[in-house]
Amino acid sequence: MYLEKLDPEGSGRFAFLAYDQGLEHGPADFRPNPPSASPQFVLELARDYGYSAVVFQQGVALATHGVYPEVPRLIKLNGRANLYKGEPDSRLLCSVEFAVRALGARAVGYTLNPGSEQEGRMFAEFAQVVRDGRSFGVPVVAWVYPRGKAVPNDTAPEVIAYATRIAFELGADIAKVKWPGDFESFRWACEAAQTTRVVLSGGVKTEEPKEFLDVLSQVLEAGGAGVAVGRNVWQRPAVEARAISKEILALVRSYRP
Ligand code: FBP
Repeated sequence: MYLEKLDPEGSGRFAFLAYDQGLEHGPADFRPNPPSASPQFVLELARDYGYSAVVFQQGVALATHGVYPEVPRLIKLNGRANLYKGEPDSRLLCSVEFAVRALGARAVGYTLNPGSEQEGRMFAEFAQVVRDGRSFGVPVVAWVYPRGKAVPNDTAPEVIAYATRIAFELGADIAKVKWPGDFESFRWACEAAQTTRVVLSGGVKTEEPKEFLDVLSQVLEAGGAGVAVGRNVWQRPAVEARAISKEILALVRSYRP
């Protein structure tokens, strides 16, 4: 019922265009192709190719309020900069209520860092976000990135399967995780998630679009529900960003759960 907000046709597939890197990574991410990496262009891409939603922090959502209002917004509720190199701690910056009422959010997102010293606080905060999501009728997407001193390999298959299971245990509708390296491991992550849908986290831009699209095909074949991608799209020049968007959406739509 909640996922209908992102998927009115009930396809069970999702393609999110992530644009919260300005906070998480800083403006260096946007330098390769500034025109392709503007909020305006990202919204245009989402509108033209039918992404399920764009992912914005509160500030970008406010700055683009009313621009292509037909494009669904997934508002990222917590976040952190990467200047501090200690244990990850990503705090709530926007409430579900503000996201829905003032920003028109169709869904909300939250990053969990299992393994961090701040894990307990993030879990508790996220559990409240899930309850608020239910109260306000919006789906909740968990970015699950195990991280910190206790996690030497954040893409090990058992770590990624644990990540999706945590999302399920805490009540996420969708879990977004990194590629664990092979088809079987991603399948395990989908099984561990039970009723929580699992999407791939895009990652660093690949040299050739095909490398990224091949991974996405495996994700979908393994039972994944789609992708949340940013740099692999808007770090390419505009024409290429459009071409890869077309391919991503065609691929995601071609699979049926
Ligand atoms: P990309 O496709 O650019 O990797 O974006 C996905 C994403 O999860 C963003 O939503 C987020 O800002 C970023 O990756 C976090 O990346 P990191 O793994 O460096 O924390």
